[in-house]
Amino acid sequence: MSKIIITCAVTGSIHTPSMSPYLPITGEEITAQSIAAAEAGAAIIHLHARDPDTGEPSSSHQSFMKFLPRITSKSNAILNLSTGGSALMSLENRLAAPLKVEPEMCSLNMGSMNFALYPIVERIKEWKHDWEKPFLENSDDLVFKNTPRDIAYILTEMGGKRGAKFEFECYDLGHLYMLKHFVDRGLVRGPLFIQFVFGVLGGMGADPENLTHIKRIADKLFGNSYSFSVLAAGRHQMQMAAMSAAMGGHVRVGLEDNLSIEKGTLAVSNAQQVIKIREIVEHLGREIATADEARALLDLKG
Ligand code: KMH
Ligand code: ZN
Repeated sequence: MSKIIITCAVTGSIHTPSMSPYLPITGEEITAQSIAAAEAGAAIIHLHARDPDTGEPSSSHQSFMKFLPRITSKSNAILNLSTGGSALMSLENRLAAPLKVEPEMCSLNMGSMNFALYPIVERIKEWKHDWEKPFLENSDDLVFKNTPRDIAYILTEMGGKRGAKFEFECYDLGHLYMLKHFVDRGLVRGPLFIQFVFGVLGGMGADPENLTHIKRIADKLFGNSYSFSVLAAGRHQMQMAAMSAAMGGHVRVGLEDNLSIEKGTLAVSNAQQVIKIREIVEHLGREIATADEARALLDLKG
């Protein structure tokens, strides 16, 4: 088995400040938690940006620049910018920073889907900011739009023109076939790095049988020209990541995907989750990849 790549998704756009005081919001917080996660063993840092005053997800180049140069000045980690942003943002806004920053890596969501957040909303007792409640409550009518035209545009602009490699976010089996379509059209440069996403209401559930099945289909479609990673939103995060590690895959953790470190206890940082998964995978006999080893495995432009 190859070395295992740990990705840490430090803030995202789904969790809100009312849910955890440890969710990084400001440029300083995102910088500090990203560096600490990298020092703990994350080779890839997956990044979204936020308004530093309210914590509301922001896609502006200016928001990203509050932490990107500071992280790169202190860390060799691979910076992976989200092109998903949030389901409330237009594609143009979602791409504002990635098009300018030209990162080594960015996410690419492989299909349109529902993105309901009921399980998260029910837990909140008090809201710190006005934007949080309507965002979460209206998620039962939210479509995360990623049409084939959107996907082709991101592949061309970020991949073809700017040389970025992708974290292909696949929330369902259909997303693999969409990816295969773009491989066949010649818009995707291998090797592929596929993130199997579990536990989002609208995508596949965090069931081990879903992982074995989707991997079997990915094997058929992509042979040995791909590697996979697993992220599970919420309480199945560590179990599904451990299963991926045991199957030869990579793992993603971070407060974007889950705010807890175990049932009923908030994680105090992203690094705490990285340390936990690192210990699990090392106990399983996997050796973690440094950022440069991950660059070589994924053939990044560096
Ligand atoms: N929030 C995750 C379920 C993106 O940033 O493009 C998937 C994600 C999407 O990270
Ligand atoms: Zn993300």
